[in-house]
Amino acid sequence: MKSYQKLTTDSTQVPEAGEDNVDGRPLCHQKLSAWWLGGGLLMVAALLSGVTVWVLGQIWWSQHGTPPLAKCVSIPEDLRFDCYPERNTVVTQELCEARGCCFVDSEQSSGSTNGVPWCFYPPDFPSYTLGSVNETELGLVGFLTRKAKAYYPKDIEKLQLSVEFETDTRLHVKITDATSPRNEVPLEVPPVTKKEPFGLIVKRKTSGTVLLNTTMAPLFFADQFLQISTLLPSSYLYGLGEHRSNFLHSLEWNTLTFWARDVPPTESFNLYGVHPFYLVMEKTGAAHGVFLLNSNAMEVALQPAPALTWRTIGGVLDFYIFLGPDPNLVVQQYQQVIGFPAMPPYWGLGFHLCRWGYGSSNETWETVKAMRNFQIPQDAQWNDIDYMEGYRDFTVDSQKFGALPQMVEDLHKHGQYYVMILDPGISSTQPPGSYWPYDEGLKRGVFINNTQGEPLIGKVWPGLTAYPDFSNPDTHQWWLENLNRFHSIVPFDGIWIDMNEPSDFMDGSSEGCSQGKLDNPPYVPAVLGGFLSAKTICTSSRQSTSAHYNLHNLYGLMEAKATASPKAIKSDALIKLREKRPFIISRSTFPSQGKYSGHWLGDNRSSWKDMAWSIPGMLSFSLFGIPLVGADICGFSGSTSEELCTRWMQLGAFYPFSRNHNTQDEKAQDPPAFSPAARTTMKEALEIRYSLLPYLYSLFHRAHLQGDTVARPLFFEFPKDVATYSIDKQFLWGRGLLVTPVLDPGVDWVVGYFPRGLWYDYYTGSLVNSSGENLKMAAPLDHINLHIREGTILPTQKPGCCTVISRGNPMRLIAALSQNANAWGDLYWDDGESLDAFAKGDYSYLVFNVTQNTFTSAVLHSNVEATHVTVDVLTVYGVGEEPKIVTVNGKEWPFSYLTNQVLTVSDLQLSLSQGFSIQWK
Ligand SMILES: *[C@@H]1O[C@H](CO)[C@@H](O)[C@H](O)[C@H]1NC(C)=O
Ligand SMILES: *[C@@H]1O[C@H](CO)[C@@H](O)[C@H](O)[C@H]1NC(C)=O
Ligand SMILES: *[C@@H]1O[C@H](CO)[C@@H](O)[C@H](O)[C@H]1NC(C)=O
Ligand SMILES: *[C@@H]1O[C@H](CO)[C@@H](O)[C@H](O)[C@H]1NC(C)=O
Ligand SMILES: *[C@@H]1O[C@H](CO)[C@@H](O)[C@H](O)[C@H]1NC(C)=O
Ligand SMILES: *[C@@H]1O[C@H](CO)[C@@H](O)[C@H](O)[C@H]1NC(C)=O
Ligand SMILES: CC(=O)N[C@H]1CO[C@H](CO)[C@@H](O)[C@@H]1O
Repeated sequence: MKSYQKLTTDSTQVPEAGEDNVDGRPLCHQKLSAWWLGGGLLMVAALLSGVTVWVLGQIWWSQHGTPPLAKCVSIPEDLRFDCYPERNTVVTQELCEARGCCFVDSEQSSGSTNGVPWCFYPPDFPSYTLGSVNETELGLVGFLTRKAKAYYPKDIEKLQLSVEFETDTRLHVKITDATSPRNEVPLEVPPVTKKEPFGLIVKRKTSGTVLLNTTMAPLFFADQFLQISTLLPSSYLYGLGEHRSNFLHSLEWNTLTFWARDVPPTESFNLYGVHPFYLVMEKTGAAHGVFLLNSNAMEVALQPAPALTWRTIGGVLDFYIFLGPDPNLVVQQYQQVIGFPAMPPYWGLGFHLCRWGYGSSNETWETVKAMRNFQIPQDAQWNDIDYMEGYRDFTVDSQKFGALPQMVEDLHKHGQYYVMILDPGISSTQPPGSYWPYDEGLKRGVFINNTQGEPLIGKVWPGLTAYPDFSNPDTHQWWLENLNRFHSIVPFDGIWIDMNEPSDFMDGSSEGCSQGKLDNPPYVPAVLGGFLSAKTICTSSRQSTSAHYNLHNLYGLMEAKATASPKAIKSDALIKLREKRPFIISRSTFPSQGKYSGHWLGDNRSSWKDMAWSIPGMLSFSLFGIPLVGADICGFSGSTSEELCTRWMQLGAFYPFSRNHNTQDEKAQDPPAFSPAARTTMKEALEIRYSLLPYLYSLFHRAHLQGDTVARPLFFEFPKDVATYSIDKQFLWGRGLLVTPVLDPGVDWVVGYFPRGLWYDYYTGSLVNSSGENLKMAAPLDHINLHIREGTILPTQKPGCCTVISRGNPMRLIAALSQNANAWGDLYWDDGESLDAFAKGDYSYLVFNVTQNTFTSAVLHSNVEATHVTVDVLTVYGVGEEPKIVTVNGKEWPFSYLTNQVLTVSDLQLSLSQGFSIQWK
């Protein structure tokens, strides 16, 4: 009985389940136990592998009214939760107290959104009370009821809470309207079959770390304002995209807004995509993640407590909590919900070249020829909107781009590929009968309508446009037919979907927007422009499944799905693409996008700063399950310099998606445009990329299979090393290759962090034995620092002009020995383009290892693909003593040994499809 008292007076002293200080009426089965406590307080406790989870029934309840000042000032500044997040309002004491909140104009801060809020919740602000709880298959459901009104219109008075333990490592907490349905994101979440327990205060058993604690600020659930806050166990917070920031977010009163928006990437603005997912590194080196499945305009307010507030203006509060405890596992667990990324075609990992402002197909073609002439690797040539007639989708400018079909044919003859841009906006101004996409779209009713039920007209590159409604299956069919028709003229291989926030140069539509609650919600998150339809279509516009208000952030996802759908590609007209993996790059993205497309980081500037920002951008998308990501190499807008472009080509050779792209009216920045020295350096950087493609491809396979990251933050591999937590100027490929680019002008050195252990220079095998320290390294303009982590085996291949050649070249395996003289690596190999190659078993999978001075290659799965490839060279870094004899499959073999402890065995000509062993003594 004593524990009742303890809990009702201080809900923080949550007792351990099963301990005898917990008394009460058990509600559930063995794994889940709940107790009704005094004052209507419910506690549910559950034990699950390594985590204890608690739900406190009653969060906040009290009378509405002006709180006493003494109570207000006693709240520490870091724990003040903003009661007046509205911008463009001078928050007066009167306005604040009308909401029943505390008003304290703290001296250091300048207002409610830029620092400590002046107007914040008192500890007993009215909220919801939990009652009527029932067990369910996987957890429980309960009702939350509101005792007093809050200050946004249409509070939902009765909510349904469900808390379910879906797997050993995943909690699902959902709060929704108990009586009528609300908008929910149509994400296909895998069905759950296992039964486990749950909670609202989540505490790790081993460390006692509290992962979530939502008890210190009120829950809001009004029709267009939903808010919930939680304390965070540390300030090491990542994710929450798409934003331009350091990889590690600042929690200094930092508000991040989520609303898909066409704008050159700028700090603190909402950008192209929306990813309401975060990962936190706890102080013990464990990690957890939280995903809010909600597609409405929202914001996340971060404060130094450390704490986080979710604020969204629609939908439901649908949280998934991933318990890790390793950061790699958190990201895998997240992708188990949103879906694993598609396997890209092998050529998609080659080098891509593009620019806006190729004046003609011939000019585009000349660039390809120059690349070939200088033997610079290139797999794909792209075109921006220049190729179109009047910038209209599915047309070709017959004057300037008349030779486009021939150019594409020539690319194909050389084993190269063609990708072109498509924008969603469909020109609405062509005379009837002259533009099939619009005429047919109208006929089939595939466009988004305004509130009067007519197609909404905005403006994009071609002028006035209608917007396809990709939430309508008929639109997918119409889109596919357009692609088919175009493909019969220009046999493209991949598609770049741009402007799909969707962008509208007109703010709303040619007729403005309605003044209803969807265009003018009671609360507007901190979106750029200050209103929702800024540079996009009216949020009141109608799509087949809901208002654009709810679907806006899903536009890029739905377009990617319509464009990628393998079902679509099986249709007759896309003969050339039939049964091949789609290659799609999208500007706007949403969770589960990785299933359909990759992403580039948008229209950036040719500046050193922008180059540096590309690394946190890329790493964030690794967390979002979109591993195929990169920035415009050498920068999009503005003019690049030879030095910048050289450094950027070196870095960009290590973007998982590697494309050099330029704007119009700036000088050319493709490699042949530069001096012989710069050109050579760029070529060498790309040759290293092409050498490493077998490794990169294997990493993509792991991403596709189980959600591993490809470009990986250092702390994913060294979660106990706090020094790695803020690193975003270096990154890893997988677990084994460290990339340390130069990001500053005028230097020939670079400082990089080396986590404790052995690292080998990629080029020479020279050893770095680090105690966990920053090291200054030579970095002349023609060199990018690459280091192999101890214990890694990298499969590499002699580079070629393009992947069709490099894929057939002999391999060189590089083994970097650990302190214990072991190493491990693997290789996934298939034809590089078939759909479902893995599922159908049409692949080879090899595991390499070194133990006891023996390198072995074991073939765990084999098909005909790998027999074409031979292993020619084995290089072993870190062989402490010169061997006396080397044998290959038991036969003595010549070798070379260098004093920096590098053993090389050459001229092997071993078939990759047969296991082999190489021994040195
Ligand atoms: C939860 O938050 C409250 C309010 O800030 C705090 O007093 C309490 O210690 C926390 N509970 C736990 C279990 O950490
Ligand atoms: C729990 O079950 C009772 C009895 O069936 C029902 O009246 C009540 O509405 C249920 N509560 C919830 C939250 O589902
Ligand atoms: C492209 O080049 C070819 C051959 O040089 C020429 O015949 C053709 O007219 C050019 N096409 C255009 C559209 O400039
Ligand atoms: C939009 O209007 C057209 C008729 O103009 C109709 O066929 C279509 O179903 C409407 N779409 C939506 C989503 O309301
Ligand atoms: C690396 O340094 C550690 C600690 O100084 C030492 O024990 C180890 O032998 C060194 N390893 C090599 C390969 O030099
Ligand atoms: C290394 O390869 C040998 C021979 O195939 C195998 O017995 C051993 O289990 C492998 N070790 C590891 C760590 O994979
Ligand atoms: C085109 C452009 O100006 N892009 C932005 C790129 O990033 C920098 C730095 O964040 C911004 O200031 C630019 O506006």
